[in-house]
Amino acid sequence: MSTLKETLRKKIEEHRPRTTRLVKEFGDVKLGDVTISQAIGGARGIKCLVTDISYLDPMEGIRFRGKTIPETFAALPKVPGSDYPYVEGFWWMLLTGDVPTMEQTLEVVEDWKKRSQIPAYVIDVLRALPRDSHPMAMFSAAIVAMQRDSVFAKNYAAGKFNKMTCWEDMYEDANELMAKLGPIAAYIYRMKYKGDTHIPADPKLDMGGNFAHMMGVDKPYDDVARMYFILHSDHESGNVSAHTTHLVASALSDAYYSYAAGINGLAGPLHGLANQEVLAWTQNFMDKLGGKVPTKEELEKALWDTLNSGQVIPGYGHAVLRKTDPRYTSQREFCLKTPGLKEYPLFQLVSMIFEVAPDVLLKHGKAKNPWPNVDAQSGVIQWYYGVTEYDFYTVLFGVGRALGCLANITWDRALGYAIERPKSVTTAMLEDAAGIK
Ligand code: NMX
Ligand code: MLT
Repeated sequence: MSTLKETLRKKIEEHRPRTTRLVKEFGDVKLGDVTISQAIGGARGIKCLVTDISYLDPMEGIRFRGKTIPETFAALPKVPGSDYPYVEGFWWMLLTGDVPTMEQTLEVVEDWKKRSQIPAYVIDVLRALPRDSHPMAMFSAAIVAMQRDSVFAKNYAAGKFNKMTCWEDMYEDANELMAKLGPIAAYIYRMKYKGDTHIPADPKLDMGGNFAHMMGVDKPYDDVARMYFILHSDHESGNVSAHTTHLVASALSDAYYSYAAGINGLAGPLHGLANQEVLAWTQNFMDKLGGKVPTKEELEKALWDTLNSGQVIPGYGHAVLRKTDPRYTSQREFCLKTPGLKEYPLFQLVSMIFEVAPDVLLKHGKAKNPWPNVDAQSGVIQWYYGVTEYDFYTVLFGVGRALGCLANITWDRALGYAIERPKSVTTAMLEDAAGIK
């Protein structure tokens, strides 16, 4: 039995009475009312999801298990010779709420290594897809293909479902997925863009290091991978990928079905695909200018042209945040402290967009949040390190997002969260409620 699983078991047993008490004794306490604009407008602000993995304050941004991004990076055990922590230690923290020791972290590192081999049939599935399929479609197909190996689904089919212990099967599936997603992403990348040449895993490396190695990108891309996966892991529960994963899991679908569904949501341009869109936008713009960094006037005009043609400025705005996304800031700080990247023309352009776009969006007067989100800054770092195939960027987001989604659905099972089934109403009912004759 792994130390992580035992620690998690203890945490779950301690937590369960809190949830039971809230439902039994305080189930009728109101958290808010629902307005017509919320019902029509994407359920914005309705408090009807519960998670302890992360919390998003509109002004402060994300906290993972109560920790800000800088606190998270500072607290976790670091990979020797690296500025960034082990992704495996972060997984421990998301699941248990505790900062692991180095020894505990290394236990997860070893566990994931044992689970990291991509099944041969997944390679077959990937190779059978048209090579011009979007990498997110490939990633999703690979995940759902592995459903055949779900421990949860097998035990359920064998009549071994037990509400109190079924989180353990979810935990097994979640760890299998976490161990394999990096190698699968790297396989897709090299199959699609690097002449179908592949690099075997290096058993000496941690998850982030191995991902960089299998992608074929030199240091410090290992640190970029660790930073990127941790930053993209979770953004409380209402975002499309986390909410979809949770919703699908609530039907007792296993982790593979659930996370493939989450990945399909992440592939939308208003959600995770925005990181690809940002790069497409900036590259097109620079190409039009013959590769030179534009003046602020040229940039302002291009932003207005985008808005006037009815498109959104990708990487700007947010459904919950009302200030610059601290994930943007964290990546910007990485750029500023990295010699070469700081002076890189694409980074200069991204920085200039940061100076110009918020005012343009404010004048435009629609977006509730004119500030940049995580996607406005992530692509430039990838581009700088040679990962220029920007339709791959959302797969990177998807490897990271698995940490949050899978930790969440493990806890969903542990706390016995119900099948999700909100109520719908008709337009006529809304008109009645509004007193419209
Ligand atoms: N550019 C232009 N218009 C915008 C933008 C933007 N960046 N952001 C919001 N708006 C518009 C929005 O389309 C809506 O217009 P309309 O009334 O005509 O429908 C209006 O402003 C009000 O929208 P908000 O309430 O501010 O934003 P909402 O919560 O509906 O949507 C996003 C949030 C993130 C979908 C939206 O800001 C957006 O489309 N941003 C650009 C895409 C993007 O960066 N997505 C990535 C989000 C982060 N992630 O990784 O998932
Ligand atoms: C996310 O990371 O999921 C995005 O910022 C979108 C969101 O939180 O709604």
